[in-house]
Amino acid sequence: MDISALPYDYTLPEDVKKVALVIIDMQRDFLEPGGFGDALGNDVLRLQAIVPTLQQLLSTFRSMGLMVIHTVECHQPDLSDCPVSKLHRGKGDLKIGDRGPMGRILVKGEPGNGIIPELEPLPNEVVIYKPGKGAFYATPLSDLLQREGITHLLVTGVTTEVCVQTTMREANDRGYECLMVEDCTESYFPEFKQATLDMVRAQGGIVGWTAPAANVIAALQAWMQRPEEKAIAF
Ligand code: C5J
Repeated sequence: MDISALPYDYTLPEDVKKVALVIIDMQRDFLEPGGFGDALGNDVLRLQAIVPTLQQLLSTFRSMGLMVIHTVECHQPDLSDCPVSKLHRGKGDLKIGDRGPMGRILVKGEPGNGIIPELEPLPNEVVIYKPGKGAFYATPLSDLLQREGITHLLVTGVTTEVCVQTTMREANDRGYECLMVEDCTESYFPEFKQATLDMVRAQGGIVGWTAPAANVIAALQAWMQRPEEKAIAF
C-alpha cells in the first residue's frame, strides 16, 4: 500500500503495525503566549493552525491501534541536563528555568511544559521527554522503536526546521523510513518550513518523504479495507 508523496510514493510495510506516528513537542511552551517560543520573540499563534489536521491523523492512528509517540522538550528542575550553551542562548528576557506566566520555562512538569489539551496523550501512548532538539539524543526512543519492531515513522509537530527536522534526520540515519506530514508540522518562519520540506525530499528523498495528511489518512483507510483486514475484523 502506497502513500502518494514526494519525491515519489511512500510504501507502507506489509504489517502496518510497524508504522508509528511521532508528534514532536506540541506543548504549550511553543504554542501559547508566555512560553519558551514567545520568550524567544516568536508569533506562537501561527503554530496552532495545524492542530485540527493533526487531531484527524492522531484519531486515525488511534482507531487502527497503531503506535503513537509524543515528545516534550524539557529539562529537569535543577537544569542538570541543560548544556550551558543552551541555557545562555538567545537575547530574550526569559531564559530556560526562569519563571514565566506558565511556570518555569521548559522545565519538566511545569504548566507550560504540558502537551496542549487537544492532543493530550492517552495512557497507552508513549511520551518521550527530551533535553535536546532531536528525539533520539539522551532518550530511550531508539530502544523503544527496536523493541516494538517499528520501521516506518510519520513525523509531525513543531517546529519544522528545529526539533521536527532534527528528529527526522536522526531517524533517517538510524535506518527508519520517514515521512514528514506537510500540514501537521509548522514553523514560526513559513520560509523555513518550506525550505525544510524541500530539503527533506531533495536528491531523491535524501532524508525521506513528505505528504499531506489527507494522503496519509486515505492510504491507511485503504489498508484497513484490504480483504484480509476485513476478514480479521469479523
Ligand atoms: C525549538 C522545537 N524550536 N521543538 N524547539 O526550540 O522545535
